[in-house]
Amino acid sequence: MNSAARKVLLTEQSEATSGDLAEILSGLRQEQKTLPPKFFYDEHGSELFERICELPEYYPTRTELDIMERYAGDMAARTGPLASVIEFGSGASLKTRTLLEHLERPAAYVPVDISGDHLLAAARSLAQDFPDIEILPVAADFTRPFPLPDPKIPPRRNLVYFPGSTIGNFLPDAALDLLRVMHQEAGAGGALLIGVDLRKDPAVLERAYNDDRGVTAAFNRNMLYRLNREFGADFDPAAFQHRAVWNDAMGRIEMHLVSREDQTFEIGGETFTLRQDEFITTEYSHKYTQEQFRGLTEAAGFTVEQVWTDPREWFSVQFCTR
Ligand code: AVI
Repeated sequence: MNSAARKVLLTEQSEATSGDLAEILSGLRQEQKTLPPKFFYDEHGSELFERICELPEYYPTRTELDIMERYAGDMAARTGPLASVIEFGSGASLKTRTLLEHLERPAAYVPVDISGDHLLAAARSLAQDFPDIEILPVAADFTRPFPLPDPKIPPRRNLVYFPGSTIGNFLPDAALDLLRVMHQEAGAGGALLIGVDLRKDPAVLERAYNDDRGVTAAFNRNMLYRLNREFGADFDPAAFQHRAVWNDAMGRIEMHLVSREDQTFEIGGETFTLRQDEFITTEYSHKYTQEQFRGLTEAAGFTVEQVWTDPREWFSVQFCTR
C-alpha cells in the first residue's frame, strides 16, 4: 500500500459529557477546591503543553528523550516480539518514534489521548513514517474504562507505553487503579514501559513549573477559558494567578490558581465563592523514589525488570512485566 494513501481513522470516545460536569462540580464543592487536570488539554492547552516541553526549565521531556535515545535498543531487546503498542496519553508521540524505530515490528500502534484533533495530526504523521504498522488512534479519557479498537488488537503480548510521567498527575490510589487497567491491557505475556519523574532538589522542581516566560501560567489559566467555553462557566481568568509549589510531605508539585480578589463564579447553575488568596488546585505532579514506585507497580501485579535513568537520576524509564 502507498504509505501516503494510508487512511488513519480516529475512534472517538471523548465528547464532553454530563459526567465531566459532575466531576468538575464535585471538585469545586470541596473545602479545598480542585479542578481535574485532564481539562488542561483542549487544542490550545495541548499546544501550550508542547511549548512547556521545550522550556529550558522543564527538564522532564528532554531528560526522558535522552534516556529513550540512549537505551531504546535495550528496551526493544527486553520487550521482544509484540502484538501492539498501546500508548496512554500519547500527545505529540515524540518519544514513540524512537521506540517504534527499535521495537521488533509490532502489528499495530494504538495512541490513546483525550485531545482528538491533536491526536489525529500526530497519528497521521506517524502513519507516513511507519507504513508497515497499523496506526489506530483512540480519542478517549483513559481515566475511565475505554474499549480498544477490536478486533485488530488481540489481547496478548501488548506493550503498554506510558511516557512523560503522566502517572505522577494521579493521586497514588488513582495511579494504582490506572496501573491495574494497564496490567489488563498488556495481556498475557505483555509488559509496561513507563516514564516516572524522580524526587530531586525542590528548587529544580519549582523552577520547572514556574518558567520565566509564563508558559506554564498560561497553560494553567487556559483551563478557565475552556470551562467558560465548553461548560458555560463565567470565570475571569485575569482574576487568578498561577502558582506552583513543592509539597514535601506529599512528595509533589502542586499547581494552584490563586484568587487575586474576593470573587464569585458560576458553573452548571451553581455559584462558588473565593476570598482573596484562596485558591483552586489544578494539578498534582508526584515525584517518586524508585522504591516508592516499585511498591505501586507491584501492587498492580507488575514486576519491575529494569530501570533506566539519566546520569543525575532525575528521571526514569521503567520496564515492568506481568
Ligand atoms: C503531563 N504532566 C506529566 C506534566 C507534569 O509535569 O506534571 C503536566 C505539566 N504541568 C505543568 N507543567 C507540566
